[in-house]
Amino acid sequence: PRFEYAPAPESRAVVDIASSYGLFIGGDFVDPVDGKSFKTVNPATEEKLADVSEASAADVDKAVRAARRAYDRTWSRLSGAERGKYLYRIARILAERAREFAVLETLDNGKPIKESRDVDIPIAAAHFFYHAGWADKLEYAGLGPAPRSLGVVGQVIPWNFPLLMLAWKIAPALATGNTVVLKPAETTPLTALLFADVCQQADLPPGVVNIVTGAGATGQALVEHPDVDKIAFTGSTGVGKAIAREVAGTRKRVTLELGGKAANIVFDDAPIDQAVEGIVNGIFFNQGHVCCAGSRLLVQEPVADDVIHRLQRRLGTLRVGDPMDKNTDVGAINSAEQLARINALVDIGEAEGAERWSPPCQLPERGYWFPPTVFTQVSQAHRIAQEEIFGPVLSVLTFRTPDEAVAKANNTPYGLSAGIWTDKGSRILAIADRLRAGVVWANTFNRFDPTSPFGGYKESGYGREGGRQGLAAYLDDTPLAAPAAKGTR
Ligand code: TXE
Repeated sequence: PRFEYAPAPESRAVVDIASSYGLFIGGDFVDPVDGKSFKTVNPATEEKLADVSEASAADVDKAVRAARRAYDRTWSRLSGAERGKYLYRIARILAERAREFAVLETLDNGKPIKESRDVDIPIAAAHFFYHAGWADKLEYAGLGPAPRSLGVVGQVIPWNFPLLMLAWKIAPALATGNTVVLKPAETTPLTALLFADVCQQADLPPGVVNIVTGAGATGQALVEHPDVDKIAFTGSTGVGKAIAREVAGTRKRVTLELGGKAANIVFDDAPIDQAVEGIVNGIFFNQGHVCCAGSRLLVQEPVADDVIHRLQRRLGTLRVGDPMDKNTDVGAINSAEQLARINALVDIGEAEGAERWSPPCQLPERGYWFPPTVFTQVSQAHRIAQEEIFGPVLSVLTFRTPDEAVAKANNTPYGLSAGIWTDKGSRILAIADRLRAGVVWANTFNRFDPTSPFGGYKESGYGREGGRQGLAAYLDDTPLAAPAAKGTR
């Protein structure tokens, strides 16, 4: 089908979606070996968008071989400056085709068009621009004089930021001289397939990027493939642990970016209206399908009632519904499965005695929807205070002292991100240091930038993406060692 999106004449975008898609291997779209496919749907309407190939282990093997050939014959032999030119070209094409990507992302994922337009796609392009600049400067990446690439990298990504997670994975891998086999999530494969088109348009040498679509079994085949040198994964903690077990005892490197249960900590001296905006952005941006979402509000007792009151008033103004409407604030839940998971945890929250509140809102009849939801009377032991809900659901807890705030913020199995809202710079510095979180935002939330490393502690995984640290994850950290013997690279 062809989708036309034209909220204004100057922002018209036309997106052509094929009825079926092959796998992108060795620079071409090819049919899967056993001819299997699955459908991807628009979560806001439940309408089918396209049939997408389901890659088997044999297809994954073809993709890894193509990536190995490209690594040996071209990519590892190019100078950094030459690799950088390809990355700049990809970045420019992404920027030029941004509207097409934004519309496709919103159709496949359900996120509001204003978010894919203003956040996902521009930051994805920014990642390619940023890493293009590094490609010929790796000796400054802090790893010694002659950093070496790893080889073939297997990358498995989730559905919450489909193109952006692709960019986080592919841009640093290519800048550092590796080749890639990437598996997008099964509910959001379309922008990765459009990215394959961008690789062709940029004349990227065949096999440098390969895209294999499919469900968990495709990802598992990639993780198990003996000729993959590194696995980079973003997704659930359960699958992340299974991957870590699988690669233990192999030569493979691994980085894992897993779940989170971030605390957004509001002190009584915080600028309250600004904090309320930050709380809303923290948990309702992208329907709360965000690993670093501010899913727990920790608010200091003297201002708790005021903050909750203003928050509820603000939530009454959020527009929930058609993701293609540029005024929509909260879009569709990505899949029926995710909606069921959210419902299950919310029911548990109620059963455990927390108080549930949502603003009045009319949800569309078809599609997967969940209203913005706030739980008060939450205690630390409640499952909604410990487990990732990955939906538009906020759990509110209170604290009296900074020490209590730190203890509560750190009291989950996760350690990905946190936010602090206060008027005192000294307090920000003192608290940030004590939070077991890979990213701490102060008087802001959910800010992403390619120059800043992102990643977790504890069950949120290990490894960093972005910044200089993100490059290290794709380079051999023993640069002065003798060259590896053939076959053990
Ligand atoms: O994740 P999965 P799901 C959390 C969030 C969510 C829950 C479940 O709490 O509710 O996880 O989501 C691929 N070997 N996050 O089921 O299964 C899968 O095909 C290799 C947080 O979607 O982890 C997809 O491409 N790969 C998170 C990717 O892993 C496997 C983002 C993620 O899917 C595999 C997503 C296997 N055995 C979910 N099984 C975050 N950190 O942002 C599945 N996959």
